[in-house]
Amino acid sequence: MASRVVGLLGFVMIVAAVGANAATYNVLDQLGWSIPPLGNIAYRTWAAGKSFDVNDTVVFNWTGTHDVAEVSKTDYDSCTSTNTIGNITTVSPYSVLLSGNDSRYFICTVSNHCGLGQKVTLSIGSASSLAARVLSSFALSALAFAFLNHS
Ligand SMILES: [Cu+2]
Repeated sequence: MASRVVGLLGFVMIVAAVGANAATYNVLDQLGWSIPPLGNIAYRTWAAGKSFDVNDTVVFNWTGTHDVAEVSKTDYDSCTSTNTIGNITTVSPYSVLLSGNDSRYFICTVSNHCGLGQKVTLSIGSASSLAARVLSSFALSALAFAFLNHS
């Protein structure tokens, strides 16, 4: 019974934490900014599981020869690196502050890395991301609940 109360408390705390602002996300988490083994699906899956909001920070970490360039959606789709928005960043880590509501598009301009899937779209604030957020907080609390009941 006590563990159930703790589990419920955990759920409430997680929901409260999810509502807090200004989060930091590391691109592809531990894998970092790299050529994904199975193509761009890795970045799409990663981004789909996140809920980016205004004032959040997204950090690109990498080793080896990569860079980060922000581009338009058209250039993103075609992996065109000759018309970047701002400078190409060659030093890791690189932090991007999500300052507005528009989607942001980032690619690696080295060799054919973008074509191999090293590019990521950061979509900011949407109903679906809110749903994903609630869903993931529910999954987290269920995990915490199961863990607490088990111990
Ligand atoms: Cu690269």
